[in-house]
Amino acid sequence: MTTNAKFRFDLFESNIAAVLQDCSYINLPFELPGVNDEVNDLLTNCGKLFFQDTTATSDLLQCETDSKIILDIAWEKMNTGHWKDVDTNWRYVYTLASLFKVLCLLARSDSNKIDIIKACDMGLLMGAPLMKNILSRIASKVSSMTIMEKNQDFISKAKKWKMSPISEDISLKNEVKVEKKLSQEDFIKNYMEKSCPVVLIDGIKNWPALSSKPWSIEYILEKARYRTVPIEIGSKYTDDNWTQKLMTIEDFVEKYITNKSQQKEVGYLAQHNLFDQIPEFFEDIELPSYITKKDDVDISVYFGPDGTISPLHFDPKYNLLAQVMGEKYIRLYSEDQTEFLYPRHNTWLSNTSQVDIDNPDSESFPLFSQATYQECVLKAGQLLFIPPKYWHYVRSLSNNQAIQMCCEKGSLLTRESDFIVIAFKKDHWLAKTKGEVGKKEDIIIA
Ligand SMILES: O=C(O)CCC(=O)C(=O)O
Repeated sequence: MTTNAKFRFDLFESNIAAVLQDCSYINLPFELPGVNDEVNDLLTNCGKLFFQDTTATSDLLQCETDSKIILDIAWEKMNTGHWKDVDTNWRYVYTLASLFKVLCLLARSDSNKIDIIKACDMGLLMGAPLMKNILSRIASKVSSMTIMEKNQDFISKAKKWKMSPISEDISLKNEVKVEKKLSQEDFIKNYMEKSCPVVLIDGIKNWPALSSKPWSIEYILEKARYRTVPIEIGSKYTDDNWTQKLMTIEDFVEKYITNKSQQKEVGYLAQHNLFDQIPEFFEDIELPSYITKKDDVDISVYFGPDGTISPLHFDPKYNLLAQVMGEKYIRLYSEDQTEFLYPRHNTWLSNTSQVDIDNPDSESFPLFSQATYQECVLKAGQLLFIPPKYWHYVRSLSNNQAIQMCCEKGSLLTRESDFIVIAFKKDHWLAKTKGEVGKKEDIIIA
């Protein structure tokens, strides 16, 4: 029989119990389909401890041991075969077991807070969303408590985290168009509809990340130094020895930024939705107004030293790349240049060129020299629009942080139907979107 069990807030200190509000109910016993009885039973035992149930037999230590066993079994299942083929229930198991491990650690007074944050992040990175992202909120709370405690140590290390100088002097030949104060209408008409890239030099100047809360290495560490993230290791993702490792942001900075010269490989926090994992960072950015369906945007963070390379590739979606800190050299080839760019044959890398832009092999790729391109150095505060299927190559010129926002056409404003200037009111154009405006005949230009 399934019982609707209530969470035992009494096991926790009040500041932690406040964060756990969304844990309030759970259905016991667990009977997750496709998951063996042993695992369902272990999950149920852990559940009984934290959700009021008079039949609870396990104690905290037992629950911690059980959750580790479940995590090992789920890990094995998730790492056998292709990630996309993994039954979502095993990811759910992994997150639930992570939550139970975290709850055990939180309930004990002697637990290491960094272990708690790590367990939360593992559940967030490997698992499935659970109880209104409870692990993210626990991690944020414990992370802020821990960072306050270790402040002194942080201040002494921070001296090493200053900006690196720009590593190359680049003279550009065929520059990407640059615009300032571009109206939404002109952006749509002249760039989006024409599939033409453009650099908006004031594109993100109002973001807190560039004004009131300026992003820097120090800032990210101050907010999230103990958070575990995936780091790409290797000079580019097309290399045979390229791999990914999970590590804390602080370890990443220490190893691959501060002591970069001592490493054989480049480390890059790339293509990672840090905002899903650490939603507080959302306060520092604003999705551009061209994006109407904010929930349909794929957001990735790129954070690394100079010398990171994203090889020549294209994305199927509309791409807005915001440079928050540092500089990047970017080269762009339109879709009609594809015949000169030698896309790879294997399906999962067919959006990536075989040509190494920094060292093109003219014997193997003779047509490459005929390809025409545009280029730019994207600087902090600038936003680059890359149309769908537009090839691009990116090399960072200094320590840098960037945010990529990708979406389908249906999530962007369109000139005809969505964006209509209806009146000139006082000193600003009053613009309204589709649902609010009604018919085109209603347009009043004052
Ligand atoms: O910044 C980078 O290294 C890569 C960015 C990129 O590939 C993109 O925006 O599609």
